[in-house]
Order: sequence, then structure tokens, then C-alpha cells
Amino acid sequence: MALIEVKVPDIGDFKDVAVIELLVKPGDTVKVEQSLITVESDKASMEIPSASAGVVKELKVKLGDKLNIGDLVLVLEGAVDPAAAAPSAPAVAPAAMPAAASPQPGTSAAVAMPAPAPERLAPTASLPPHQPGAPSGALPHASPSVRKFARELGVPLDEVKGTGPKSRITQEDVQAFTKAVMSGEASTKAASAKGGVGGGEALGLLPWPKVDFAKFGPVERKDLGRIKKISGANLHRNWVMIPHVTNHDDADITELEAFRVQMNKENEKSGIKITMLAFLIKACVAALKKFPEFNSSLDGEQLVFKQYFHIGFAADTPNGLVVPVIKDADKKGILQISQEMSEMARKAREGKLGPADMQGAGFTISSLGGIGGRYFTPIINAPEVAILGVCKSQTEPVWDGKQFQPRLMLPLSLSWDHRVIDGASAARFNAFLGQVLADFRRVLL
Ligand code: CAO
Repeated sequence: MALIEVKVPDIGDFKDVAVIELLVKPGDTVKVEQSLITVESDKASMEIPSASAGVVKELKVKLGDKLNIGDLVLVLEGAVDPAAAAPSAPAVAPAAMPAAASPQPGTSAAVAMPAPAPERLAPTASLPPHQPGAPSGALPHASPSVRKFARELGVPLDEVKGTGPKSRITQEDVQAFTKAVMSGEASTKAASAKGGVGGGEALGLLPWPKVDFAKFGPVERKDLGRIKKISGANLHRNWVMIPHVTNHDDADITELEAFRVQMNKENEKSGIKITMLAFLIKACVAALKKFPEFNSSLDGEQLVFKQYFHIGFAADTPNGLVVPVIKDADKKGILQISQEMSEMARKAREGKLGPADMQGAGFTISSLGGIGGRYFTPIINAPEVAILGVCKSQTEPVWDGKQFQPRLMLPLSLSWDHRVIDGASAARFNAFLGQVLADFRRVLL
């Protein structure tokens, strides 16, 4: 067995590069081109690969040693690989080599470094060298092997806090970061940005326009309220991640509205006001029973069909939008639903809803009927798969086959998740809802 000395090859202008990582130890079997140590100058870090295959007999360097061209790195016991000693071979893995320091061929069989295989270089060669102290935009302080490890895990190294010497990022730091993200304790900037205007960058879009509004006139700045921040992030995620489609339709509520008005007169003393929304909740329960996929949620490659009927309703409050939930709406009558709704809407406006009041919905209704408008495209409240938007009813001329009749028409806008629901089902759902609202006896069927 020949003893082969592996020395530091020509590393360009670099002098006194520090050994920052020992990648092998005595007794290890190494292959040609396998990285042996990582060295770092104040401009770049790079791995020194082996010229030959063999067993490491003796390491001649330790962490912190300063090396220069020709210094002995280790002694290998094995056969010299003649191919590896090809004189035209570049010297080091240029993971972090600056262009100006292009490596040179080795000088003898004993010190020659192998020609690094292109595929080995490909992932790292595109990385610019790490430059400690460089202005923002420079790569973080980490060895090529740690960079490789981070790349394999998809970890953004510039977000990892280094605990090594000179704040160098170690493999343990990358592991700790990964654990924190997986457990929800931390978030990557890209993930967080999806909840804010910066999310466009994560999607490869143009950056959000930055305008100095004060140039055009007086302005006042106010922080977003807590509810706006939370609901905004949720709405943004849902809008971006769910393939929404919205079907619009009209329901003839002429008789139902007359009934509602009559009931309110009869129940005046009870203090409970019945609104159209209570009927809509009940009608939606009937539709969800008939079309159960509208009361489902996607979980990976499975659909979870809920056998309960909890209906959320969007409530406008001075602080922003909240969605209280009427639980078990199938087991409750119109009066009870109306009473619960007005109680929850009051709590919502006073900011007194607890988390439990806003959890568990399988389907949501967003009614702008008390305000106005014709149709809109509500955003699905994930992990639900559909939401019904309702606007203000109006008396319209409706053709009955012989003549136009004045009918009270309620505009419905159903947004649905196209991963779960098809257009035909959505049209059927709306048509069924329209039939129920036109003749509420159908709820009993
Ligand atoms: N067509 C015509 N009139 C309607 C109607 C409709 N679809 N729905 C309600 N109205 C009428 C009611 O009958 C009531 O009239 P009267 O005072 O004469 O009786 C009036 O509008 C006000 O109703 P309301 O809004 O108090 O009651 P509601 O049950 O319809 O709604 C609530 C309750 C909490 C949903 C509502 O107050 C609210 O906050 N809506 C906004 C929801 C929202 O912001 N959605 C958008 C989400 S996306 O940003």
C-alpha cells in the first residue's frame, strides 16, 4: 500500500486560510473527489477534495490551523488514482470560490487534486462566495457542506442564526431552525410573506409598489387593527391557495319575506327579530344535507365529510370582519337561530366573542343584504370548501310564462373550491337553495 500525501492545492490568491471543518478522520475510507476539509479565508470558504481513494492514515491538520498552498492536509494509505492526477484538473471544489480565484491544476501525483465532477459542482458552483461583513445580500457565514445540507432541506440559510465561531452557521443550527419551523415555533420569511404584501416576491411576482403618498397630498398613517391583521392573513392565504369559482343565481323570496314579516309581527312581544339570514341558514342546512361535499374539507388526498351542521356567518364589526358560528343549526328552529345570531352579532360588535364562538364551521354565509349590492365573490373560509354570499333583495319583473310579475328576488353568490366541487354541483346547489327559499316546505322533505 502506497502512502499518499494530500496537500493544499493552488487556491489562487488565498493565504492563511483557516481550517473550519474536518470532514474525515483516521480510519475513514475516502473516495476520489470526496471532500476532506473545509477552509475559509476572509472572502470565501471552500472544500478541499481528495485526489485519491484510500484510507485516512493520519490527519495533519486540526481546526483553526492556517493553511497555504502546498501544506500537508493528510496522509492516505492506498493506490494513487492516475486519472485523478490528470494535470488539467481544477484543484478544489469551487463551492465558494470567487471567480477571480479560479483554481489551478495540482503539481504532482502526491498533491494533485481531482477534476471535480460537473454534477458535483453544479449545485454549489452557482453560489457566490461567502463574504463576511459584506453588505446585505451577501451569503450567510456557513461552510459548503452546511450550505448543501440546508439546500437539501430547503432551509433559507440567511434566516438561520449561527452559533459557531464568528456567528458561523453550523449543521446543528440548520437542524434547530428546521425543528422550529416544523413545530410552528418559527416561520420562514417566505411563509410569513404570504400573509402580507411581500408575498408576491415568494410567488415570483413584482414587488409591491412603494409610493411616497405624501408627495401627492397630506396623508395619515394608522396601524392595522388586530382583527384586520389576522383576517387579512387568512383571507390572503385562502384567496391564493384555493381555486375559487363563483356561481350567481337569484331566489324568489316573495312568499318567504311575507311570512317573515308576518312572524315578526306575531312575535313582536318576544323581542326576537327574525331576519332573512336565519332562513338562509336553515335553507343551507337542507342543501348541505343534499350535497354533502359542500360540508366537507380537504385533508391531503382525503375528503372529510362532516356529519354536523355548524354554519358560520360573517359579521361586520367596527374592528373588522369576524365569523361567529351557529352550532348544530339542523337541530335548531328559526326563532332560536335568530336569537343566537343577534346575540353573537352583538358580542362580535363588542369584541366579546371567544375563540370557541368562531370555530367549527362547515359552511359560511356572508350576507350584505342589510347594506346593498347585487352580487359579489366571497372568499372561502378554509378549510371549508364553499361560502354563500347574499345581497339585497329587490322587487323585479319576472316572466311567469304569460306576463311579468313583481317578485322579490334575492341575489345569491356561491363561491366553491374547484378541487372538491364541480360547476354542475354548484349550479345544482344554488338551484336547490332557490327552490327551498321559494317554498320553504321543501325543508321538510
Ligand atoms: N335583502 C334585503 N334586506 C335585507 C336582507 C336582504 N338580503 N338581509 C337583511 N335585510 C334587512 C333586514 O331585514 C333589516 O331590515 P329591517 O331593519 O327593516 O328589519 C336590515 O336589512 C338589517 O339587517 P341586519 O344586517 O341587522 O341583519 P341580518 O341578519 O341580515 O345580518 C349580520 C346580521 C350580523 C350578518 C349583519 O349585521 C352583518 O354584519 N353583515 C355584514 C356581513 C359582511 O360584512 N359580509 C362581508 C364579508 S366579506 O368582507
